[in-house]
Amino acid sequence: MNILVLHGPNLHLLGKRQPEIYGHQTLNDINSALDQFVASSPHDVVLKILQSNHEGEIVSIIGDHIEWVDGILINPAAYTHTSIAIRDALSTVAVPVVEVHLSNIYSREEFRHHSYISGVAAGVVSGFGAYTYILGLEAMIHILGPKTNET
Ligand code: CA2
Repeated sequence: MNILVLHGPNLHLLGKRQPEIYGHQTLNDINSALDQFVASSPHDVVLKILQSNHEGEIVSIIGDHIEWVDGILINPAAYTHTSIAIRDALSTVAVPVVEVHLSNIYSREEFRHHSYISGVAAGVVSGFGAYTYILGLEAMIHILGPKTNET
């Protein structure tokens, strides 16, 4: 199964700014943890991991992977709360979407409580720091119906 992992704006700064909110792990640390999880998993998973600070680029990335992708794991970052364009792109691809957030968006400012993405997501994981991504990936594998490397 081919899973696209998308990191939204400013997440390249992880570990370098605001560690009290987002933790000390860098984006590379998170990506390595995802790669390691896949390498040690019995499931036949291929990850493609991308980050963009630009809404239109995220829309294009989603569209460009329409033939390849079986599921999308996305942290849309601030676009979570603003982007109908990313929501529409995700619904157009019509594969399962898992939305992830490092912080618990419901325990933060009111404007973070609404997500334009959740309505087109199979589920949301929020608030477990870097481990959120592993939980989200496990959920995605579960949804896609795990195939082992032997099958
Ligand atoms: O908790 C999350 O994962 C968020 O998606 C992160 C977004 C925020 O706008 C969402 O409400 C919740 C912000 C990402 C910015 O990342 C930074 C990382 C380090 C330093 C500064 C920003």
